[in-house]
Amino acid sequence: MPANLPPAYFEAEQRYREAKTPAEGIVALEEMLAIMPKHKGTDKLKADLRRRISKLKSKQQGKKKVSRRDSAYKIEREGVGQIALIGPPNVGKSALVGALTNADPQVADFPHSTWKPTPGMMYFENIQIQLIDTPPISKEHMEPWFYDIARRADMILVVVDVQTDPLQQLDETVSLLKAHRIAPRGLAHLHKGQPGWTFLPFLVVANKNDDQSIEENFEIFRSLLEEDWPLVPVSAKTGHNFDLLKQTLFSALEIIRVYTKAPGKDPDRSAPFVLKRGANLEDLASKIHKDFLDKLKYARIWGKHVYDGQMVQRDHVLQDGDVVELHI
Ligand SMILES: Nc1nc2c(ncn2[C@@H]2O[C@H](COP(=O)(O)OP(=O)(O)OP(=O)(O)O)[C@@H](O)[C@H]2O)c(=O)[nH]1
Ligand SMILES: [Mg+2]
Repeated sequence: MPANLPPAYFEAEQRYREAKTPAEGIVALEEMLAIMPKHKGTDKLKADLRRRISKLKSKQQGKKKVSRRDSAYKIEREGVGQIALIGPPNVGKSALVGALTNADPQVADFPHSTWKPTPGMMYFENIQIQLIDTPPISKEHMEPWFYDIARRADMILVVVDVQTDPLQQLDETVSLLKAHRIAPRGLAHLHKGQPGWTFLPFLVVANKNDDQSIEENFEIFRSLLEEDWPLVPVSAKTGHNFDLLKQTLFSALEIIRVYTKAPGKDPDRSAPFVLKRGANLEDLASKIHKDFLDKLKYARIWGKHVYDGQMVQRDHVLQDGDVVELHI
């Protein structure tokens, strides 16, 4: 217990102890949280207070339905895709976001250290992808914005700890998401015609694969999986498989990068146009300017699936890495 807690803290604590309803308890706990000085020594205590608040809130919610939509933590989209990291406490979600992006979320050896979402930008070659660190998912009360973040994302990374019963962690996380009508895209056919569902690509990230001695845990986990989950073993601690993870995320976002150039010039490879997989020449032209779309006659194209400078028409489907010279 930190020594420098002011008397007001203990008064609030007294009120918490004497609270007769969950609402009174929540008010007192929130007061204690606000009074608590901010330093490393109080982190664990704060996490504990937040856990008690969320327990009381779930009690309270059992009685009255909360319909207010809380968008306090809506994360503005940046980069070419938004990916939410979701999973149980202490699996390393914050450590992964810290290691993969420019953000610096709190990483701690106790559960429930994260309580609000934190976005960070991850570089992949010449583009940036947004990752969102989230609080741990649990059966207890979750703020409404938590599931909204998942629904708005382009993709869900289910993070589990390969050293601590990853199978159960995965099952619990996925069933909580499903209980809130968020499910992997592969299940869309099961809920055809049912309103309110959000289907997204899911990728399972088995974290804490630090060295060879853990490899066996991962293999057991993989062999016990009943469904065919896309799965990447990583370690936030060592950076193991980060390249593979980034590549997998990029592919799962189903986007392509295309570069434009003027005749006789080289393209600027640092500034790709990002399009949906399956996009054609017209989609590229309209992304550049409406005039281009109207006036486009044909294009010359360089890439893996064409011969150099091949002439193509408006409906030509583009591939990742194509270089395009538009002629109007
Ligand atoms: N050995 C090992 N430990 C890790 C790894 N990643 C995270 N940890 C440790 O696991 C603990 C939890 O990490 P966090 O990143 O705070 O976990 P979290 O999932 O964000 O936890 P909550 O915010 O409470 O949900 C910390 O002690 C980390 O140092 C890893 O790859 N290997
Ligand atoms: Mg965290």
